[in-house]
Parts: sequence; structure tokens; C-alpha cells
Amino acid sequence: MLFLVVDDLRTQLGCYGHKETLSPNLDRLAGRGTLFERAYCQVPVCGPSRLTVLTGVRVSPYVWDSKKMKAPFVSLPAWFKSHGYRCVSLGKVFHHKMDRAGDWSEPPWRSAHIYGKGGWAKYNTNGLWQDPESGRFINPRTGRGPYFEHADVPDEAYQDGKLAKRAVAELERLARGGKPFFLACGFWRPHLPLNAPEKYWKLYDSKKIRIADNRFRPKGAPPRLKGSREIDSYALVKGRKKSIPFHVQARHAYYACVSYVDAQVGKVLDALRRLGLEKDTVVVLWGDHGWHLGEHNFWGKHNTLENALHAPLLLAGPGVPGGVRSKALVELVDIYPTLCDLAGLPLPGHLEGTSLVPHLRGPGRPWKEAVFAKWTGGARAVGTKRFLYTEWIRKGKRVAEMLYDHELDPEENVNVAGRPEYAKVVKRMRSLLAAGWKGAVPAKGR
Ligand SMILES: [Ca+2]
Repeated sequence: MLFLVVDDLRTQLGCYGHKETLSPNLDRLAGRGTLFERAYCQVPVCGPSRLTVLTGVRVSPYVWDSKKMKAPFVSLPAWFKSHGYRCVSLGKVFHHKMDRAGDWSEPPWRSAHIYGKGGWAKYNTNGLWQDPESGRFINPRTGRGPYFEHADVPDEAYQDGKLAKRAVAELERLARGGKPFFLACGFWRPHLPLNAPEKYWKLYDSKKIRIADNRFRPKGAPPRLKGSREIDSYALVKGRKKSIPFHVQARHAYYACVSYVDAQVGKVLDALRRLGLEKDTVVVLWGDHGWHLGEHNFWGKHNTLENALHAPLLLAGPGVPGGVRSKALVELVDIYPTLCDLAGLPLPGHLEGTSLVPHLRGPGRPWKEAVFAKWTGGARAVGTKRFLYTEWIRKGKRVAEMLYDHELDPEENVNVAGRPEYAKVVKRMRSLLAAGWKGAVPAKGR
């Protein structure tokens, strides 16, 4: 098992139709496997989204640490470990320090520990920023540097280059070991800050970057719908977020990070092939949630719009059809049972996702009717093939709602929840939410 997670990667990839972004290695992986066009996270933020995938349980948006989970579970690596796999964790897999070290076969490896408080010097101890110029622009509130940079340094100067190098060495070691392995690699970009080597920045021409054309709030959206403020904790952001130069620059930086990560993933995939492991290794690559690139003048994740919930999901290897694009509604919580199924392991009883293997074998069969997500402030979302609906529940009462019709309004520019012609749809979406995920799973049987 090669388990690749890319932090804050939305479906901004060539293989998802975004040809303006260069991602040849992920495109190649998609070409030899199955690409899920409609995969959704269960919580649009790193910690709980990862916890959902790694435990198979739909956790609350407030739970970042598995020690705070009440229901019993066995984590994905612990399950594979108990079935004879050598389980190795590199980079950001669980959320940083909230790892479950004992669930792996050996201590997790990190190229850096971050988020030290105490100003720029402390924050940049691990060389998150490589350009000396960046040290001139510090956000006084947080001690963090600019939201992006493109230093003329080799890939290994930044964390993901270090990670790729380590991952290749691990693969060589695991190949020699001759035992089944579960190697997890957590790439950190395109999470903020959007720092990548100069050569990836140079792949793009600022003049040709197309920015979002819907740089306004969705019409009729409740005030409870908010954009992320995470980017505000970096420098070179204040007062600029709505400006056209910022839209161009932030996209440029995000695209450069995507191409940087793509190249690092490529090194790992090349090693897999070189070592003769490709035909026996299932590869899964996923992003932990979506990201707004200036749509609605939002930057980042942290809400229940399509751009924050929609995530990339690629599967390849034994048991996975090649060159397939699936339009089925799937959820990241499905990854755990799918990997078990592909490996021929039994499924632990606590799982709240559905193995995708029956769908891979019989793509014509009916699949999930809906996908589910939660966010803070009492937001609960449900998406179907055509609609995405959110309700906010406070003290047991529905206090706001929004509905987007993706057939007529794929950019989500108009909230139609209050319109009489959508009354029936709203009623249906409410009842899907009331029934919950158990009401939307496909019928059993293969
Ligand atoms: Ca993330």
C-alpha cells in the first residue's frame, strides 16, 4: 500500500480538467488507475478530515485528536499492522503532533515540526521560508512570514523535497524487506505558506493566469457562510485579498506548489516502478479537502461550499481498473474500507464508509445517493448528483440554510434555498440529512 495524502490540494490538476495547472505525474497516476470525479471530504479542515480517513469514523469538526474520540475504533495503520503489514508514516499524515505513534510499526518520521510560538525566528526554525527577503515581511500578530515565496533553491530545501527523498529510501528498504508494507507519505504543499522552488514558479506566466470571475458572495447566502481567515495569519495579505493582483499572485503561488508536489510524488512513483513494486502495490492519492482560489473572494477551506468539500481521489494498482473516470458520489471515509478490500483484509466493524471495490467491479450499479459533511457553527451539509445543501442548527433549531443547483449554477453564485420552485428539493435534502449517511449507502451484494 502506498498511501499519499496532499495537504489542501483541491482538484486543481490536469487530470481533473484544469489544464492550466501542470501535474504530469498525478495525471500519469490517474491514467493507470481510477479517478474519482466526485469525491468529498467529511470535514473541510486538515485535522478532522484526516482523522475521518485514518479511523474510518465521521468525526466532529471539533475533534482533531484521536484521543478525544469516544467510540471504539482501530486506526487504518493499526489494522494493517495487525494483519502483518510493516506500517511506516512519513510527513504530515495524522495532524502533526496528534499522531498515533503506536499504531505504526516504527516511530513516524517528520522533516520538521512547526507551529512554534514566539515570533518569526522561532516560527522559521525549520526553514519553512528559504528566501532571506521573506524575513523582511512578518505578520506582527503571528510572527509568520509571507503567504508565498519562490526561492531559487533545490527541491530538498523545502519539506516536501526532503519527504520525497526519504520516501524513496524507505521504499528501497521496504522492497528489500520482502514483507507487505503500508507506506504513508503526507505532502505539505499546497498548504499555506505557498512556498516552492523558483523553477516551479517559472512554469507559469502571470499574464496568462485566469482568475475567478465570481469574486463576490453568493447571492442570498446567509451571513453564517464565511470564508477562511487562515491566509490572514501570513504577511503580504492584509488589505489585498480582493484585488486583482492578489488573485493572480495567489493562484500563481498555488499552481507552483501543486507542480512542486506533483514532481515530488513523481519521484516516489518512479521509485515504485524502478523497484518492481508497481504491479503489487495499491496506490491511493487524496487531498484532505478543497480550497477556494478566490471564488466568492474566499481563500482556503473552512466552509461547506463545493470548492471546500470537493477533493481529489485517485486509486491505482492491483484490483483497480486503469484509465477509468468514476462519476459516482464517494466520500473520503470510504478510503479505509476500500484499502482493506483491495488488500483482501476483513473490514473492522466500526467503519462508517463504504468500500469502493464493488463499484470498481460493477461501475453501472447504483451507488451512494448522497455525501455528507459537517462544519463548525452547527453546519451540516449534504450533496447529491445535482444539489449541495447546508443547514445550520443552533440549540436544536434550523437557523439558516443554503442550496445550490449545480446544473444551473455550477459556480454556486445564487443560494436558492428560499425559492418556492426549490421547496421540494429543500424538503428532500433535509430528509437526507435527517436519515444521515446510513440512509444513503448503496444496497449490499456484489
Ligand atoms: Ca489540509
